[in-house]
Amino acid sequence: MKWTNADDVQSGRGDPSATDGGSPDEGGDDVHGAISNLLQDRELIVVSNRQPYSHEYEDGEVVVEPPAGGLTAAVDPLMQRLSGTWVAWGDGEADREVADEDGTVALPPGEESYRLQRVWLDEDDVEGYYRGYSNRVLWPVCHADLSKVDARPGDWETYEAVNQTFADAVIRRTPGDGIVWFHDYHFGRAPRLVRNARPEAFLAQFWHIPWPSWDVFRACPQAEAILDGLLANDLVGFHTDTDCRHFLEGVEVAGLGDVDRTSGSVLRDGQRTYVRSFPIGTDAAKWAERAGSDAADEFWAEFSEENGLTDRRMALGVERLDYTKGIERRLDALELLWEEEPDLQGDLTYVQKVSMSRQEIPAYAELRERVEARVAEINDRFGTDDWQPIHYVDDHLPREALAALYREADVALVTPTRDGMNLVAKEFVAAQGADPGVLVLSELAGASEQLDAGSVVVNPYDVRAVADGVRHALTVPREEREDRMERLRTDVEGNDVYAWLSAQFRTIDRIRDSREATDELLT
Ligand code: GDG
Repeated sequence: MKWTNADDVQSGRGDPSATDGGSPDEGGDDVHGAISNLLQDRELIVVSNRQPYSHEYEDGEVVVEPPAGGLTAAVDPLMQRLSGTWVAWGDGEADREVADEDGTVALPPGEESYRLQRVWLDEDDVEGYYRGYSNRVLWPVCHADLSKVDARPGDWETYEAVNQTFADAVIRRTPGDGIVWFHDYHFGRAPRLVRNARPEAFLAQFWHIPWPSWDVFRACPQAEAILDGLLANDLVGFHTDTDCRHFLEGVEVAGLGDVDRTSGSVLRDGQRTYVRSFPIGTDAAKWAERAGSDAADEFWAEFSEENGLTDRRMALGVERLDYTKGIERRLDALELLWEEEPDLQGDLTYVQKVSMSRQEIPAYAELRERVEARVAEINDRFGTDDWQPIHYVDDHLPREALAALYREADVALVTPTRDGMNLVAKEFVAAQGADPGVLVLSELAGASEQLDAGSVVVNPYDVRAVADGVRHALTVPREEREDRMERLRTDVEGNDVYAWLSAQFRTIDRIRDSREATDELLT
């Protein structure tokens, strides 16, 4: 059986900005209204690598793919209300056919309340900027995995050139007093390039991946140029306070600006950049709804039957197939557990759900080979005629199916060796019902800064600790599971994706107010 649906085909492309959090619904209405009041009539320009809608060919017809991920799904209704402009890479097969000469299309289809300005990239651009510098240099550096850094000659120049192409599109669309909101590590230079042309604009950036200590970040061959690019923003947002601290320390040690820790800001060449943490959330209400849907029940009935899970306990891992997600050590830990606890053989099944990601990059293709070989090896070692220890699912699932897996899991294993936040941990919490599972969470995921109290926290490098964490999670009595989950749920529901949006725009508003009124520093 193929668990795919047409709405969702794009989510597995390996772009962190394409994370799933839900689809637009009335849940964010109040927040979008409040943000619209804060911005008054200033134009909002959102810049992301990934576009909110793409156009594809299906049976010779052009079809539009709606927002697949959490970021795009949460920001799309905001853009509809604000009539802003979204600048993104037009990577859909039929994107050019529907765009005007300038690369613009009106969205959403049929309603046409905002503009998508598509940026066209050729194969060399994509290779150098996306598969090259972004994902072979910045991604491993920011995840502190320096052995994976592959700084190929020419990739930096392409990254800078593509950032210029995006900046040009932004400049064309930005009036002097516009607000530009950049997303992620694909745009380490664009803010500086926009700033040069639009000194009065308000520039903000959210960096979705971790920011490492200077001792790690300095391994980036263009560390100072990236810092300089980010310091052209008025506001830089990270998931955690640790990321903010690392960023400020890096600026200080590199001597790129005067750091003021009381206000959490940097002064460089007369311009101030505030640095703040905004931990991203998920659309918790929507995940709860999905977990209770008929589609979730139908999926689970079929999936559990097919995979012999009806009378067994289940541990679950859900992620893009990425070397930062800790999948290999987790498999080692599960092997150790089955070895040491023979009673768990035939009782505990592990479901590893992966989305293929960045397979053109050797480190990712090699990871896939290794993971698939390990799964086969462990299945060979412990499998019996009527039990398979690991089910490896590489189909892209509809969100209702994911919600069913979350709901049914006795243990969720979220053990990245480093993660900006990790939305899977939050989605798991949001999807739990009356008889909740237990979250085993890496202390090196951003999510552990909020979710440590209710989860079993482990060091993902420590195979024994991960095995012990699962062993312990399986013995937690129901009452304690409910207590733990209640604590987690309070955080996940209270700090959802709309709270994340709202916090950033309130901060933008406060920075503008403080400048206009008194020019005082915010603390
Ligand atoms: C980056 C940062 C940060 C997975 N399989 C399917 C599917 N997914 C969805 C999940 C989840 C998303 O993918 C993964 O999000 P994460 O946050 O866990 O991880 P990254 O992709 O690495 O995201 C991360 C994030 O940006 C946001 O700032 O949290 O730290 O690395 O939403 O649900 N969705 C569907 N089918 C699948 O098969 N529909």
